[in-house]
Amino acid sequence: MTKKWWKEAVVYQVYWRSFYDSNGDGYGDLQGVMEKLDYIKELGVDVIWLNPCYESPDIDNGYDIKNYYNIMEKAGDMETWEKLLEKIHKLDMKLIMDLVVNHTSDQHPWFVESRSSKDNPKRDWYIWKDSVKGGPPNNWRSYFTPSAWEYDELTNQYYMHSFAVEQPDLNWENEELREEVYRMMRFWLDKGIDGFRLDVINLLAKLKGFPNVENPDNINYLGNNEGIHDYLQEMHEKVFKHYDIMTVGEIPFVTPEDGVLYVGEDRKELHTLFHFEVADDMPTWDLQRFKEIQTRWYEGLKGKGTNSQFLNNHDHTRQVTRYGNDGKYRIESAKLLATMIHTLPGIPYVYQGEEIGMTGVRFDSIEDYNDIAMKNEYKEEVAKGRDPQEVFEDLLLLSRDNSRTPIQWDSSKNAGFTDGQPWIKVNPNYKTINVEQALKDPESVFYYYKKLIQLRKKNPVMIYGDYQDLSLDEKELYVYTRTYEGKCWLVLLNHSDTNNLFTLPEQLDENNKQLIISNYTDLDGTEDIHQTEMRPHEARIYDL
Ligand code: ISL
Repeated sequence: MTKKWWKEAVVYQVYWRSFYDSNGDGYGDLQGVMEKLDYIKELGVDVIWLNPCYESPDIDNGYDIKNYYNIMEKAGDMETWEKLLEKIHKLDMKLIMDLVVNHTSDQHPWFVESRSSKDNPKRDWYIWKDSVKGGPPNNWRSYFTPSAWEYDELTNQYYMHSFAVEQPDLNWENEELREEVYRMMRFWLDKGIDGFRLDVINLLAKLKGFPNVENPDNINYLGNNEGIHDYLQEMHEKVFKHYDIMTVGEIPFVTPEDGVLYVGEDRKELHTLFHFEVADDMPTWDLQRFKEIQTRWYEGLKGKGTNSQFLNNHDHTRQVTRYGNDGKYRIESAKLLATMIHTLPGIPYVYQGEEIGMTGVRFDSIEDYNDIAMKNEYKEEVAKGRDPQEVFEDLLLLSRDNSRTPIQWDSSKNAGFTDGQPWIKVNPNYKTINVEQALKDPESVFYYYKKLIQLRKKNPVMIYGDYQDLSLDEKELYVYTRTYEGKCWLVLLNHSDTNNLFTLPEQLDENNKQLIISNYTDLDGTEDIHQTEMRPHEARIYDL
């Protein structure tokens, strides 16, 4: 496959409301991002993915847009946004904007008009249906509510929402709507952004005929429906192909067979995708399952399309807590997970704070949490008669707020995030886990990430190399090679709190090996690796 800048990029995700508050209102903001750009640049990343900052009532933290053409007040204003873009480009980085076009806010003027009457010209820009047998049009549920339908008394019909009631789905069957979305996309691209992260972009096409489904709780019927590729090929034809950009689709429920239809380079749809076979479908670490997923996706996309690699984001608990060890081996574990994500086939994403080994959080009560998904699920489960404390405990590990607590800049009040009252509590461990401490420690997680990213710049084997798992039957050791143009890198990972014996596969020759990087500092490459004890959460890369 051809070399492209976006294939070689490392992406840093900025959830701006938790990044840095420049004006003391308790929310991070774009000015705050700008003031910390040198920190992001120091890490060495190429692209910044900015979560939605468009005008929004903020029911779902910006994923409920009410004006695509303006900046949300708590984030700042368009002038600040333009200065931020300019500074990002001056620092030789790129900006991709998070864009939500499966749904809008119910306060978007389009929806206000659409709901006003059945014969309003924008009625068909959303999905309205009559009730069936006195209830919703079908038995579909949404991500955040028991029904995907909300009854609107004014016109005695239901509208569809794949997420919150306040997030009505757009009707992509309506050509006028599609053209309006493409116009908006060009507005942002013509400002000079370098692409989009496209929110649940595979949900645009709905199941034909809106039939009842057998198991409404398995919501995969919301995505990957007939017609989705027509929309994405039209989007590519009318917008994307005219710009040198990166588009990454958030694609829930997708398999590699489907995935290649979205990102195959001959498909002319998207450049890359996030699948959720790990983040959504693997609640806690299961190495053998993870390896199987990696091999299946590698084989599925090989020579056709580009995958993305991530273990956490603003929706998924911080990786060192969920998939690693955030206690005794937090540092080693954070470095091991980074080694893995940056050496597996695909574009690596760094979620803000993971580069200093920030952890998930456990607040005391549901009132301490903000996430609408968690609060709705709490309400739904308690309404079934379940014990509230038990429900609360069950929701803690996967609450999205685990990864939304403010970035821990230093050990001062509110971790240096804000002079005001933070919109969400700071993780109490900020006094020991913070940027200031990390930048002073040459062995910190931060500098380990920086080294990995520097290695990527100098070693195409990490980007374009073939992948082979040499440890498929190992429960705790993950050993694989990346090979490219005669170069062979061996990655050794011990996902365990205990030692595991590694035996070099016969087909590999370690006589000329060079140690590229390790998260234990006592190795120099002279160690014999024919058989070697891998220590708890130990990671090594050798050039063979
Ligand atoms: O949050 C999830 C599980 O914890 C994911 O399933 C997530 O809801 C799903 O991937 C869609 O996420 C995207 O769209 C949502 C928004 O709430 C998320 O923040 C966004 O990443 C609706 O726009």
